[in-house]
Amino acid sequence: MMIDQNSRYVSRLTKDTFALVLAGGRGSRLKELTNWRAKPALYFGGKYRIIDFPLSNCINSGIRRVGVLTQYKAHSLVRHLVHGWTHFKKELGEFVEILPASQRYSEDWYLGTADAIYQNLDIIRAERPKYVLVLSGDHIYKMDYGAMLVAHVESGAQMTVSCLEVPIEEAAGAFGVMKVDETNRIVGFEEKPEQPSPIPGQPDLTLASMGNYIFNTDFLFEQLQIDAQTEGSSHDFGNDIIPKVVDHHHVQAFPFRNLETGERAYWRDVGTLDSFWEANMELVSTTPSLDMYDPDWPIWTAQTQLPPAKFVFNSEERRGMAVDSMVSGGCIISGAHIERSLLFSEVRVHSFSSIESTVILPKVDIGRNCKIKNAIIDRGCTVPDNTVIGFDTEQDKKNGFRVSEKGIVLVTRGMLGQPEGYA
Ligand code: ADQ
Ligand code: ADP
Repeated sequence: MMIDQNSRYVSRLTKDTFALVLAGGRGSRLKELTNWRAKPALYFGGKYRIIDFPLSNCINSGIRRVGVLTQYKAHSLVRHLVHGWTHFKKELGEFVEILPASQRYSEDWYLGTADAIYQNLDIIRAERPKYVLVLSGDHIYKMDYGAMLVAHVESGAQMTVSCLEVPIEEAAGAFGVMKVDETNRIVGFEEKPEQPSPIPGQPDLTLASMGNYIFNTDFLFEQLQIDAQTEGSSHDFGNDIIPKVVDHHHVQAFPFRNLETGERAYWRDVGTLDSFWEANMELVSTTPSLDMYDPDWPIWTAQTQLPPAKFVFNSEERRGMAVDSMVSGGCIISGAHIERSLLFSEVRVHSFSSIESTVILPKVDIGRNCKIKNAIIDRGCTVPDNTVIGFDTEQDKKNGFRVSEKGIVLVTRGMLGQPEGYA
């Protein structure tokens, strides 16, 4: 189908779109890191939270009507949105609105991703969008949703699912996977199968859903009404809606590729301690595949007014320095050595300490003579003088720290016997 005269411009399509970011999930494989915050609120990349990525993609794509659906442990997320996500101009009809589960349609909280949207039908209807973009708030990537909207409209589909070619063993049990025909129309969809079917001609790869969907608004409403009345449904897009609608309706796949090179684009699901640590570590490598310094696609966030990072040279054997590292505002590295690490704002590292391959969240204080490597230190921790982390797995466990499958050590305030309150 050709795009009609009124909708031939991408800006027309993005203006006609209401984005809803699903941000209510816990992310339980992140263990204690998501004990107090929803996964979309988790810190990433030195000064961001995960949710900043889909929200920045919306701004940069020209989609300026956005709702964020919150539920699980939303305090940290809500504060971040209220303090930082004020870039939109109300006068221009732009907004980011927080849509918590508030029992307006039923006695229940959001039962699943589809129910979360269903419980906000009146709010969506009032905006009269032609398209609804449902986004997962859980992933790190830079994507122009305008390109996906154009593909959606050109294909004439009722719904489009963004997808990536993923190694089969990575996708097994983790992602929704689909089969497509030669026009990328989805002809089969299974949610998290143990044995995903391969892409024809590429036996090691499967086509995985990124959990981002474009719907024609009428079609979305119709399907949500049907799902709401379906007994036994878990009210989830991946489990209940997509596998059914692909049989009777035109649902298209949109392979997410780098628009310039045509290669698979950067996308990370930082859902485990290991993948969270690895994705952050990638950023301190010499040429990371995620470019956060690109002025054409800025990542927006909430920023506190902070002084520059400071490095204190105390004496010849107490040089405050950091190499192959990212150090954020308000940090003071005093007579300590930092290598291949990522420090969020307001981190203090004191003399004679050395830190290697470690992610340190905001407001952490590392005492003197500490030796830390391959670790994640949660917000607000005070690490006492002489602490050793990441050199002896058994000792780390004895100290009450969590050691991941790949040997990354997580340290939180609770594990250090410090009060688990606001820091
Ligand atoms: P999952 O990874 O299992 O599968 P899911 O738990 O459904 O993702 O969460 C999707 C998004 O919705 C997340 O951003 C989460 O925070 C949010 N969310 C979950 N429950 C919610 C609720 N009750 N209220 C509000 N928000 C909620 C999905 C798809 C797969 C796809 C993967 C890609 O079902 O097909 O492959 O995402 O990661
Ligand atoms: P913020 O809310 O300032 O963005 P967090 O995301 O770290 O910071 O915290 C969310 C809330 O959860 C805080 O208000 C705090 O009370 C609590 N909290 C966060 N992390 C911890 C932790 N490790 N131990 C105890 N409480 C925490």
